[in-house]
Amino acid sequence: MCPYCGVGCGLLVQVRGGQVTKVKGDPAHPANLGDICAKAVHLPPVLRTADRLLHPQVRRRRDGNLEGVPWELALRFTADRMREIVAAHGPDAVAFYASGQLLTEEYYVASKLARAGFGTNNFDTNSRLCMASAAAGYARSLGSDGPPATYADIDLADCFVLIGSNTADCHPVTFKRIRRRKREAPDDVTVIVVDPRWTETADVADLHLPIRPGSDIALLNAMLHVLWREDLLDPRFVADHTSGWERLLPVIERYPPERGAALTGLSSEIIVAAARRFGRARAALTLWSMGINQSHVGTDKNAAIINLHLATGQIGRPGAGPFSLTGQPNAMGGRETGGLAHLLPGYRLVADPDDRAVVERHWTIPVGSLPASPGRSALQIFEGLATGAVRAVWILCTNPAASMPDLDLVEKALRQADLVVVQDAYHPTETTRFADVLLPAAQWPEKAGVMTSSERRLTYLPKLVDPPGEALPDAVILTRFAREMGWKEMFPYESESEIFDELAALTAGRMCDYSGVSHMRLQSNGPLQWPAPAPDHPGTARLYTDGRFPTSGGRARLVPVEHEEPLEPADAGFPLTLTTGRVHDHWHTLTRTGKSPALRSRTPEPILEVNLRDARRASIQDGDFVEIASRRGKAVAQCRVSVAIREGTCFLPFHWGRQAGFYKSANNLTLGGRDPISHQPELKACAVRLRRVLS
Ligand SMILES: Nc1nc2c(c(=O)[nH]1)N[C@H]1C(S)=C(S)[C@@H](COP(=O)(O)OP(=O)(O)OC[C@H]3O[C@@H](n4cnc5c(=O)[nH]c(N)nc54)[C@H](O)[C@@H]3O)O[C@H]1N2
Ligand SMILES: Nc1nc2c(c(=O)[nH]1)N[C@H]1C(S)=C(S)[C@@H](COP(=O)(O)OP(=O)(O)OC[C@H]3O[C@@H](n4cnc5c(=O)[nH]c(N)nc54)[C@H](O)[C@@H]3O)O[C@H]1N2
Ligand code: SF4
Ligand SMILES: [Mo]
Repeated sequence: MCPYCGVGCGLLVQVRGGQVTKVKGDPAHPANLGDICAKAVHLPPVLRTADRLLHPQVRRRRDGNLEGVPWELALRFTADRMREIVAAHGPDAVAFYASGQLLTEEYYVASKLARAGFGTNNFDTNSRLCMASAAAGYARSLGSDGPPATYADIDLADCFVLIGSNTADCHPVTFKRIRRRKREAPDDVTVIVVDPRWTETADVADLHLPIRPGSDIALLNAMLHVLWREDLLDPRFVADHTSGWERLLPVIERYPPERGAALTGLSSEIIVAAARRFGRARAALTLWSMGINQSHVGTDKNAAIINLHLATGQIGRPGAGPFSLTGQPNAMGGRETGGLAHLLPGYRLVADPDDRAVVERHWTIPVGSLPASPGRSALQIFEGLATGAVRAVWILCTNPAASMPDLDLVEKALRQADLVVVQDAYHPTETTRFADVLLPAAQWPEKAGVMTSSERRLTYLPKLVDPPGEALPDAVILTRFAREMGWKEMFPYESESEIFDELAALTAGRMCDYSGVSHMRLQSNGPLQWPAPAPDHPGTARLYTDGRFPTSGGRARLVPVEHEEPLEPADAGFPLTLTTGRVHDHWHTLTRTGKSPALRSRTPEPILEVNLRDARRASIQDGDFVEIASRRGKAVAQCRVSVAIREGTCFLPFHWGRQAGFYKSANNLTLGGRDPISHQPELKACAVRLRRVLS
């Protein structure tokens, strides 16, 4: 399976002389049926570069240098420092910051190490910047996390709403399947794209809605208003399978399309047209991503999407459903293993005493020993380091000194920490520069384990080549460290499959039940979708086909939600709203795609997208270099002036961190304000001003 995005494509990998030499799409994998995108094609040259981290290194004093040491010494040094910090400041002075790009087994061991080993729930991941609002949204509206639909629904849907998703650039194989569906039945299939920018995704759209950033709830509520007014709802589904309509209706009544238009900057005609197309569809599929989740009302935006589907009965049927597109390849697996500070394995909650008791029994640790309150979420970990409430941080498989909002705060936090452990495949990265302990990790495909894609499909990834130097799989590093701490009984693992079996047993009876799955089964029978509660259970394509939801009364919840303006609205001093995101050719902080000659030459630099009228007002011309300033910092980029982005909005990709050039980083500008429920930061809107840089 591909190590990049949550589409989860199956790959055919050619290995010659112990190196990956060629990558193609696997025709037998149900996620992609042989298709593939550029990032995966260009994997071979980025795996064995001169900056691979090959040996453990330790910096004994802050003013000293990193020095190569044997593994035993690096782990002993770390264990000694951790013990000192816990003895002086307690277990919550330690935090782990992990990643949706870890294998499920690695995720599980890391989460167990923090919670059962150290006794802290300060275990959070970059999924907090990514899917936290979707996870919280599903749980609140449907009773559990878990995307209900399946990729095969793309071939069956006749209305697509792509909202806050640049599917063409970010989930290219899924996009091509949507485009094929549209081309095969152009008159029967409607595609609605909601994005302040005209991206390549909008090329297939019947309706493109260039919404004001952050105003999705106003749009979705207004669409629901039209559907209600025009009798396009499914009253029987609402009556039999949902609760809360009586509380939702008075809110929806206040969102006629004219008000929707005023709040979103769209015309009321296009809102009505979008609603009618959705309402008349036999099967409607809504696909969303960061334009929805990365918002201070991200969880509410998710509720507004799910409301639309529940009120029209567009869920649990072939071709229909709300379907979040997962960002990272194993962000789903992370949620299953308890990869956020408020979660325990099996979609369980830290705050629930029964959930804790089940996990304590499974881990054979004393009942009552797991800490009862949620730990720090991603930003809170770094805020804690900056104030001294957190003293040690262990960062694995993520590059927060490039990817977090408000980088000044993140760098200050890492400088202030007593101990920074970084486990990565490459060095230097923006984050490894701050490490006291640097641990070389094996990366794809140098280790084996399982990942779960957006459609709940588990795929086994075999080890295909040996790691370079002394690099080790993340699970091995964590297990060895745990034993160094004296926790061998809790971490007895000799293989990845043992770890998987321990987790799989813990999912029994839960929504994400894969107690019927093992490495052996995935290896011999191929990928399959959870729930799969028994060894002979074939897996499950769609959730909620019986209209029963995992809430106390079995009904899904219609949740009334209101429009809110972005946390930092544009004003006279900072007149534009900056939104940030991705480009087709690069992956996140460039540690891999930045080293592919082909990808780098196609997209060498960050480009700021600016609307023509805004550019004129600031005396900026296409191709000019501009300084972008927010209340937190500055960045410089060449700009592309066009009408493909709505007036008042500009867009900068976030791939370039400070290592690429201090002023190339979009996260110099972004703000740490966040959703109160999901704690996901508002990476999609902050106020900026532009100034031409004279050359
Ligand atoms: N090429 C590539 N693909 C990737 C990744 C990558 O780095 N590179 N990363 C993967 C990961 S982890 C993720 S999370 C996904 C992200 O996938 P996407 O979410 O599709 O990507 P983004 O570019 O972050 O944002 C999507 C769109 O949201 C729009 N947007 C901004 N604000 C709003 C708003 O208020 N409302 C609406 N409706 N739209 C808005 C932006 O203009 C942008 O086009 O991509 C995955 N795939
Ligand atoms: N402004 C802005 N900021 C954003 C976003 C945005 O849209 N706008 N999007 C956010 C989102 S959705 C996401 S998901 C994050 C992503 O942000 P990050 O997670 O910080 O980005 P990556 O570059 O994927 O970092 C992965 C790191 O793990 C390393 N690595 C790769 N494989 C392995 C392995 O097997 N083991 C170990 N130990 N290390 C490995 C890589 O070298 C790299 O350093 O960025 C977030 N930041
Ligand atoms: S679409 Fe995603 S999973 Fe598929 S090949 Fe491209 S990056 Fe990999
Ligand atoms: Mo993401």
